[in-house]
Amino acid sequence: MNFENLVFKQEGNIGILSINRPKALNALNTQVLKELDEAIDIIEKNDEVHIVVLTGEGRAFVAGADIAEMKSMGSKEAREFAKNGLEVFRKIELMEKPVIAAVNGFALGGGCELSMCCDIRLASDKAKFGQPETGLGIIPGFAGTQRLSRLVGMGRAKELIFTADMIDADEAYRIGLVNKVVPQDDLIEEAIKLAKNILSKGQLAVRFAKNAINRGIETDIETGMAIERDLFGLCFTTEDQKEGMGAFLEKRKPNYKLR
Ligand code: CO8
Repeated sequence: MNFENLVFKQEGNIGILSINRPKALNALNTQVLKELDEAIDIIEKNDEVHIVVLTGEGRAFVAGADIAEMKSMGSKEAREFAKNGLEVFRKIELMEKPVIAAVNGFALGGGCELSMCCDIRLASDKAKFGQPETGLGIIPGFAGTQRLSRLVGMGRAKELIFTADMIDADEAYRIGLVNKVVPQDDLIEEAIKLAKNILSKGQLAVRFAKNAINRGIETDIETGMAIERDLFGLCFTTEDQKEGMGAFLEKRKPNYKLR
């Protein structure tokens, strides 16, 4: 993978994708969004990669959408830019493979929104989160008004968005925005450890569970339960189910095939 603003590394079956525009604190411009979109397509098709860690180079995860690019936009261009970002983030959210955000620094505006479309957020103790848009005279445009309230509840989402305040990693953990806070130097190692834990389970089951959770949260509980029931049934058509249950009964570790 050869990109101007992204770095991709593979450690075994784990793909580590970093946003690499440190001079602008990894701010998302049209080019970065385009590269992210392409990289996600490549990773989703890569049979060697089963889980993704998304992080940033330097002192930011992503400090937001690129303010210099947005400043002179008219309404039509802004909507187009928002649409691009929304589509890329949705693609990440709907990837079959799990995605862990390893938030290494500023995750502001579009950066907080990017972390929220990932499945799990690990934060370094140096990470800072926020939706500063109202301070710039705009509102979040990459689904911050939608995903933040789903993650932390409406009251906290409104407080963060209305005040545009930045919060540190511990506060983000306290309100449920991140799953865990780890020392900065251990962040990638901890993300890899978590990825390996997930990889030791049946990957089809993990993907079905991701699908059921994602689709279920967006619908009523009856429909959500029907989605779960169907995917639960589908598990019983897989070798992983035979292997997982067989291994339990034979008192051995399951040997799942990654596919
Ligand atoms: N866009 C463009 N450049 C940025 C951004 C950004 N979001 N953030 C930082 N930079 C640049 C700075 O301009 C600076 O560049 P230069 O060295 O050329 O002057 C460089 O990165 C370093 O930044 P600072 O000197 O400001 O570093 P500090 O350590 O002093 O401050 C902060 C770090 C607190 C992160 C500060 O840079 C900051 O407040 N950044 C902006 C954060 C922000 O407001 N983000 C939200 C942007 S809006 C958004 O994300 C909306 C998403 C939806 C868009 C929908 C489409 C229309």
